[in-house]
Amino acid sequence: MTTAATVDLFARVRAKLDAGESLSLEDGVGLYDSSDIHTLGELANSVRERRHGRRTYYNINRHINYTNYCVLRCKFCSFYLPYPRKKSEPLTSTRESALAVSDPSSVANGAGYELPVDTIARQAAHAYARGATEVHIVGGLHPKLPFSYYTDMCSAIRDACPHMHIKAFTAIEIIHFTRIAKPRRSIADVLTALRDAGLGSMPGGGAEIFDDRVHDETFKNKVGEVEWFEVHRTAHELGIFTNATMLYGHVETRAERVGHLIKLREHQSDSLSTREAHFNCVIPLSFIPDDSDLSHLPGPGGLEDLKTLALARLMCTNIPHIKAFWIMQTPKLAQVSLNWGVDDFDGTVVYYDITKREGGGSTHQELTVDKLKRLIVEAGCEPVERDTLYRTVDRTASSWRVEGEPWSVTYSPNEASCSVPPG
Ligand code: V47
Repeated sequence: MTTAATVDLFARVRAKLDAGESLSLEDGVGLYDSSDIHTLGELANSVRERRHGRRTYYNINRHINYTNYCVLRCKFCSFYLPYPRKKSEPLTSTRESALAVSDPSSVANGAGYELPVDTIARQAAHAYARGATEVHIVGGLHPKLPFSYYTDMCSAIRDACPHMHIKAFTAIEIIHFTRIAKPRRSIADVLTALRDAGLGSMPGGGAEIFDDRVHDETFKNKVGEVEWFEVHRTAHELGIFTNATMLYGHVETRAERVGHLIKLREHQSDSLSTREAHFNCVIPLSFIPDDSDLSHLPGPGGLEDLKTLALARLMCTNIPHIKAFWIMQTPKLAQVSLNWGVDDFDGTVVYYDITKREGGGSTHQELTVDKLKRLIVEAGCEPVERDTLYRTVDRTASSWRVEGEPWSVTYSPNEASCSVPPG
């Protein structure tokens, strides 16, 4: 039901958006609490269309999760395993490595794993040979792997796939690396060493919800917002572009979500005015309770997902893109969200280990390019293939190049997908 108060709220929000003013916490919570999902969508879509028209970005990428061992015990996470006290298996290219290349789901059937660097490079090369432009790499905080493992990983991928963009390591992993490096290193040192080894940009994970209460209730032992922002600030100062996530639908309130988005907006405002790089996109991640310590919670429904994606667009008008990660929102809802503020539909993915709902329990979670484009077109949008930094990718059946770059990459025209054939 639309009340007079709701009409006032929407008029006020519309006027602010038209005047280029930022929405307040009160505006955001009011929009969330309104049942007028259609006007909310129309407003979010107007911000989206002002920036991007009907263009909808997608990318051909490949996720790699290098280990599920983690020193943390975040309650929302069903991915981590504690590192065993006695572990005799060496980290070498043995049977585990061979399996990991032919069928990555075989190393992620509930057992602990850590992928050798050459396995990761071969997985990246496999995707690159089939046309992927990006590898997205994150993992647990492994207690034993040395910092050289991470720099070696980047340089091995760069050697094997010279033009593949390496988007890797959340802010939480970067802080972990500063502590395990011998001697300890600063955030800037760690980021510079990774960039020298081939790192192109950073994903937005580990942000969760920037609020002390939520932090203490769900991820107490993990570094919080101060360190998360410090890593992203340092990356932006160094000219490294990053993304930003928000994990919603667990113990946080709507006001805490809006507060989180405002903190991202404020950071972006500083980065835009004083730093070399900034956030490229916001990715609201819909909490998947299955197998986590919060499995008694229901997780967000479709309307809450849609509202949250629209709110991200409306609150963070200074961040260029809003991404729907279909692994968490489902492909169908991600498609609907293209008219509720979202302009980025990520991506082919292929294997994903952190949540497995879309894979029905398997890590193999893939959308082919044809399917991605069909979903985008059916929503009345224009599909645009992008690279990680949102530059247009020109693709033929056997080669791709990034707008403005002198090089091109040839790939196998017979493979529509980047998945590894089983067996
Ligand atoms: O940091 C963990 C979240 C993140 C669950 O930057 C969960 O382009 C839902 O950050 N339910 C990793 N979410 C994913 C991520 C990401 C994904 C896609 C694109 C980009 C990007 C970044 O997933 C973690 C954590 O916040 N997460 N457990 C769960 N049960």
